[in-house]
Amino acid sequence: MKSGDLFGNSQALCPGMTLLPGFVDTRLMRPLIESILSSSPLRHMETRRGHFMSVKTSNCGSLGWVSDRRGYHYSEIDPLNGNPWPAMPELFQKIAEQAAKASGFSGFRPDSCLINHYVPGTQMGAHQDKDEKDFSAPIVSVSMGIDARFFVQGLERRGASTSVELSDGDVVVFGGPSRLFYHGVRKLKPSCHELFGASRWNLTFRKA
Ligand code: MD6
Ligand code: FE
Repeated sequence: MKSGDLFGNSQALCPGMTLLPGFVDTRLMRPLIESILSSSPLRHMETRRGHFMSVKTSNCGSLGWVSDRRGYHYSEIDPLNGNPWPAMPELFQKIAEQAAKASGFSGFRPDSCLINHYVPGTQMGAHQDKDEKDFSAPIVSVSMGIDARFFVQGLERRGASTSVELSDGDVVVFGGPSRLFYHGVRKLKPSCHELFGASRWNLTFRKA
């Protein structure tokens, strides 16, 4: 974590949703992600309708979010290799806990980290994260690499959205009244990041 970020650099995006700009030094994250992906590689998850998501996905932690033709759920096992998901690195735990705390959610202990990989032209449609058991816990989201426009709607998919550009190192904490708001990511524009090239990573920490 970069020092100083716990002191007032945060922005409320809507009630319960906080942006912590530049909260994470992402240079430390890259080797950890590479190590996770060497055992549980990125893959395109299939949706219930038989489509494949444009974004590629993996997980670490004791539970991983998976999608297949039966729907969405959390699994202790990576269906690609039949093994447990790689352990969540301590640095990931620490970042998630401190970001939650800086946003008013003390004692956040994620047991799942969803890893999403975007390239220019990919996007994430409007969705709610509602496969977790306890909506009183927030979700902590870390962005790395090229910028993306993140949008938030309300409790309904249709209607006005507000949006914000997320850059390398930015963290969004999603909790309280906004925990079940629809949100997504607009199609990424061509761009290149000095560390991550033409790609964006998003880590979402959950109490599954
Ligand atoms: C992304 N983020 O930023 C997608 N979900 O690539 C999410 O879907 C998300 O940022 C729950 C909470 C925070 C998020
Ligand atoms: Fe989400």
